[in-house]
Amino acid sequence: MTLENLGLNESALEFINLDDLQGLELGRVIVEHKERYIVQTVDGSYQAEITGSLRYSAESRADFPAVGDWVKISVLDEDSAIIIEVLPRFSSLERQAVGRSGDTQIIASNVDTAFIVQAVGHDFNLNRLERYLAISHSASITPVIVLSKIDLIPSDELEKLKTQIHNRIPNVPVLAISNETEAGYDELKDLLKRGQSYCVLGSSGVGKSSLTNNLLHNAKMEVSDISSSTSKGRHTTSHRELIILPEGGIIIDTPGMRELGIASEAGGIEQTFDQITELTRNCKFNDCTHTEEVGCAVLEALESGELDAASFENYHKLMREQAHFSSTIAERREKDKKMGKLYKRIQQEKYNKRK
Ligand SMILES: Nc1nc2c(ncn2[C@@H]2O[C@H](COP(=O)(O)OP(=O)(O)OP(=O)(O)O)[C@@H](O)[C@H]2O)c(=O)[nH]1
Ligand SMILES: [Mg+2]
Ligand SMILES: [Zn+2]
Repeated sequence: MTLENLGLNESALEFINLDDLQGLELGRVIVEHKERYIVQTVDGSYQAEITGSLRYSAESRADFPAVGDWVKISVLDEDSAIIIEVLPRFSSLERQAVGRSGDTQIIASNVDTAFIVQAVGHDFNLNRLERYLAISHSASITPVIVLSKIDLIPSDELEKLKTQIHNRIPNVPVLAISNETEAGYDELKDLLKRGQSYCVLGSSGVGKSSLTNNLLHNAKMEVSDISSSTSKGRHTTSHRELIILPEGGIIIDTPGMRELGIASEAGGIEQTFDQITELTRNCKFNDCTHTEEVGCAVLEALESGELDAASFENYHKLMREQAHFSSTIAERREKDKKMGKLYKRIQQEKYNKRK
């Protein structure tokens, strides 16, 4: 195992100083399960927990290690270690944490490319594709669209879907694959590069685990079987795991997530709707909301038919969602800060009394 095989590439090295390990080992978190981690290093893999001080200083869930993180560990014995520090992430895929609203949880970090999987048939939806694109752009991850289950439709229908995508989303590469027949897999494999990390995103049941399993050449993860339509015993992915592919490259399967929102204002929407972003430069007012203003270049393009109406609507929908999310986060942070101060004061008072 080399650090390159583990995914240490130029993007990661911008944030990691290999000369500053202070006698600790550099590793990558490959499995996360309820605050227990497996960390892979050049030498081996270790069951790991975080130090108490890391836990104490964590201000939100995002400060805890996540799958894909580069970490400094202190090795205890052959198979256990302690995580001393989480190194800065060059990209991070976030979602609203379950339970505590407004808190974000990292789904995967240090990912270079996201395969946004959508199955042909009922799952096919351009608005949802744009949503996933915005999510990956705002996470600083390069998207590739993967149409799956193409064995289920005739080729002329597939061509129609591809045209629909191309008309609305011209600048993102599109692959069409079948996990059953492995059609399209050569193209997919050509994309995979050693030292690069990939994640698989998309709704539940679209074939993310099937794809990951096929790439790994063995049935490591259980794949759900839709034919047992009682949905009992249906195994859908519930944990996250980073897999080092035999041919090079690293892949992170994710559970199909409904609540994967646009968790940051990092410009993901602007990047996704590049045509609209371009148009906004010509709006008459700098603070144009592109909803009703006279002299709005976006509305003019909409009127003339140059801009797709559905795309325009989806743009506004995602913008509203982002604004809502940002405001709940700000509220939450404020509240947490106050609670944190109160808690520390009580602890201090207790401590003083004991003295
Ligand atoms: N016909 C066909 N079926 C597929 C294909 N890919 C996956 N399936 C089936 O679709 C079902 C769901 O596949 P999974 O790989 O578990 O889907 P997933 O995206 O990992 O789902 P979650 O883990 O719930 O998010 C399984 O029954 C697969 O056999 C495909 O390309 N063609
Ligand atoms: Mg799965
Ligand atoms: Zn405007």
